[in-house]
Amino acid sequence: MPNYKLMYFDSKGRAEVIRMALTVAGQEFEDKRFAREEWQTVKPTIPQNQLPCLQVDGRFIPQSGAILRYVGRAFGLYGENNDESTIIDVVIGTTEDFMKHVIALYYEKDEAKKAELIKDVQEVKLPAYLNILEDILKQNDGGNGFFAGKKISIADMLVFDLMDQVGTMVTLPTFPPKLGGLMEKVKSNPKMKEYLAKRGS
Ligand SMILES: N[C@@H](CCC(=O)N[C@@H](CS)C(=O)NCC(=O)O)C(=O)O
Repeated sequence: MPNYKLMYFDSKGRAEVIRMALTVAGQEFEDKRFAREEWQTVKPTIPQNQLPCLQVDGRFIPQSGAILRYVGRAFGLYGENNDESTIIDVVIGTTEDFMKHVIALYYEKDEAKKAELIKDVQEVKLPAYLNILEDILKQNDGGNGFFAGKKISIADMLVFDLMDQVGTMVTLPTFPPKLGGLMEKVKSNPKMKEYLAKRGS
């Protein structure tokens, strides 16, 4: 069994969904969280000089999207056929589009501009993307409540984590029905439940 070491900072950020995927897969991993000072000394040794980075038996994998897909493929969390994997990719692409707005808001230093961005995300962007995700579920969940196939995938965890993290910046609305159901399904996955209880907020 390979040895997994996930390197990031002591925050959720781009690593949390990878932590979730490894946890739901039942795969043990070292959850290495660099303090900022330590990171500066390690940074030159990490591919692309940024985090997250996953080490598998010493081999480095950079880029959060590549890591998440790698873990998904390794542990059967990336769909069971080309169609299911494609739906998962559609969800990943959709969350990336939405994240551009959230990242802009996260890094905005001007308070007045930040307030405008928060209002726009909360009142316009978030409802629009929730509707897109709800439609993807309606078209693909086959009554199973997941984005693709009959079991949890990286797409389900990604959307769950996204809403969790976005909810610290803006007030989340009531989710449309399918999406609300998905959140409950992810939360009640036994390994996820245990992880969330241990992690806290
Ligand atoms: N596209 C990359 C972006 C990675 C990235 O921006 N990492 C930031 C933290 S979220 C980082 O390593 N910052 C510290 C630094 O650049 O020194 C990914 O998705 O992994």
